[in-house]
Amino acid sequence: MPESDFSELLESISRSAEWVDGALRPFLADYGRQSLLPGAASHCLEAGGKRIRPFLVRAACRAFGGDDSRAVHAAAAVEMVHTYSLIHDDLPAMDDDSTRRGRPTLHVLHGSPQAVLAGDFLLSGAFTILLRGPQTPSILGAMTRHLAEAAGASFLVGGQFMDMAPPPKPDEEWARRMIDGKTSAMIRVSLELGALAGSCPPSALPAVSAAGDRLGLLFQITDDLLDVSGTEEEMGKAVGKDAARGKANLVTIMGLDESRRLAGRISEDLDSEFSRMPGDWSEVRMLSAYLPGRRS
Ligand code: GRG
Repeated sequence: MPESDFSELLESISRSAEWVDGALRPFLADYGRQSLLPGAASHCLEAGGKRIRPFLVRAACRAFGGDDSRAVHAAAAVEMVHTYSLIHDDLPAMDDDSTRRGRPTLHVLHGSPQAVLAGDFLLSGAFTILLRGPQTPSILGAMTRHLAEAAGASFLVGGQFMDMAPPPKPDEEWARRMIDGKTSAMIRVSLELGALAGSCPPSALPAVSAAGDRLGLLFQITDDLLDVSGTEEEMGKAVGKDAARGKANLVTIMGLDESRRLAGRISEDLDSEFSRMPGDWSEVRMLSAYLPGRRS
């Protein structure tokens, strides 16, 4: 489908970005006044980004009939964890990238010590803002546990480590486990937090988590495909990096054609999966239909 057929989705993502930025801005400004760390932490937030994860939090909350205001703290929290991971991923000690979200990376502008500390602040700040949400202490506890697990050594941090230290002959199983950690966990937890914020029945959560994992896999395959076929302008970051560094990912392991076919299959499966789930998942279904053809 051409990009123009997704104008409603793209408009909704852009409105969702304004919505979450409306919560992030005062939170960061408030911190800025008390903080010993100068403006570095807000750099990556100010520089934009697609804000897909906040969009997913909002969509999952809406799917269960929740008001957007119940999801905004969780949406800001996942974006902060995600932004921290990008700042640290770009450091010279990790992927050593000089462009992100169309701007010089934070360590290029302010040096590595500030970039490390800005990431640290965003990670701890995420939990501060999450816990300001309007949910009951018991739901907030569940949300905190989900986010801490997704950001921890079994998922985000562990997946990043797998990416940095691949085995001599990386195979598909390795690549899928790495994606599960470094990408899917944050996509999955976005849907989980949104569902919890929207008071989903506990019995609905396992299906939400499973669909989130598959959506994350689709997101990463299309990210890796764009690393091969996209431009720096479209992506806001350097492309062709994995090939240039001889780094393995699912696309280099499976090949372009098979990866494109897999992306199409996952997208179709997700459509029927979300259509069978309780609630109205139309926004997420639209996103999963859009991803195989995305250009940014
Ligand atoms: C350093 C703990 C730690 C983790 C880093 C996020 C990450 C793990 C690595 C960045 C490289 C990468 C390709 C990660 C997979 C997740 C992903 C596709 C991130 C990019 O997300 P987008 O496209 O970025 O949503 P924007 O800038 O739009 O927010």
